[in-house]
Amino acid sequence: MTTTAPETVDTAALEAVFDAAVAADERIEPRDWMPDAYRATLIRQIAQHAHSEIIGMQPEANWITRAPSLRRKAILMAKVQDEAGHGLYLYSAAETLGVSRDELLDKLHAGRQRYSSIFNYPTLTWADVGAIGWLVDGAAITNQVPLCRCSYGPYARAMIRVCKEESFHQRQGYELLLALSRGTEAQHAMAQDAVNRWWWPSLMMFGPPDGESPHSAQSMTWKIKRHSNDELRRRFVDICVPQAESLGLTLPDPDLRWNEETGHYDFSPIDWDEFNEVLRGNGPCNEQRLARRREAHEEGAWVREAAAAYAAKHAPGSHSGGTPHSTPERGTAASGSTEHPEAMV
Ligand code: FAQ
Repeated sequence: MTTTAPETVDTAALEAVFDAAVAADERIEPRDWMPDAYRATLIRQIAQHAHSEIIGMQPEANWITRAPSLRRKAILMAKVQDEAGHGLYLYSAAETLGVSRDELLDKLHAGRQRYSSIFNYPTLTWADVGAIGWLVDGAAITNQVPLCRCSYGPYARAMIRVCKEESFHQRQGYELLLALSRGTEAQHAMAQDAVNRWWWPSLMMFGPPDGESPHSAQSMTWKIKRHSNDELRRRFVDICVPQAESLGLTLPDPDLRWNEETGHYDFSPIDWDEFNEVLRGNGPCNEQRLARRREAHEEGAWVREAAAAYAAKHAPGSHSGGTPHSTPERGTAASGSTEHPEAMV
């Protein structure tokens, strides 16, 4: 869509153009007119998604120093770095809606924006790295592939690369669990225990049931979301059951069985009280995750200051005379400068 908003055009006409573009499956781009509520919904969802990516680095990073081989360590480091990259694409997508990354991070650190419930659970053994890859990245892909067709262009385009990388992450988790499952009895038990602990929280990642999801109906009308929370959760269960069988592991649900009539697996009710407690900040690791995130942000202040100083020094019209390759010194940021958009999370 290419319509911009001259102030004289009335809102109803702009809204009609917007609705027609959404109905025709055209993409809405940053300079297009869009309803305030559409913008606010995207900022909420993309920010929550970005925050999840960077907080989601913590549970697995916990195992980098204890990976059982150089190969596993290299793979895990690459995966955790990819998650940081996803955070960067997503904060950039959010910035196209008129919010700054500083603002979003401030809200995360103040507990005023959410991140995914799943990252408030601990990684107790090495097998948890496999379970996260297989189940958490698997759930993330199931949710994110339809987001590649989201009506907002920058978000949809970011999702294409994110999904390619998540698909690699899911496979490495599956391969790790397979190695453990086929290993010694103790390794098999460790893999089974990790799957038992991560299964239900992974199903919660898709959000509350459709009847209790306040944003779904509007987000689906706007084609931000293409499927409901329950539809995607059911799709994920259908994918996981045969995969668990080939892994030689079981899923911790005695009521999981194929339903000929629906063409899907039936599964036990989800413990939504647990989900709501995690959302209220009372999960096993909420405090620890947020504290570590704030700490990492503070520790990174000198990097942002240096990047801002470097950018200021080389900005057009700057007379500082530095060369493009000169190294900025610590603590030389111009006073009151904000984070450079390219600074690390
Ligand atoms: N956790 O009305 P709905 C990853 C909140 S993947 C926390 O259904 P919506 C990759 C929701 O915000 C994980 N909060 O909302 C990775 C809303 O809050 P409000 C991130 C949740 O937006 C792998 C309220 O509940 N992926 O990080 C959750 O239509 C491994 C009502 O819910 C995304 O964010 C939850 N699970 O649907 C990284 C995907 N679910 O406004 C590292 C994009 C819901 O009342 C390692 N997001 N809430 O304050 C989405 O698709 C959607 O936002 C949903 C929720 C489906 C998550």
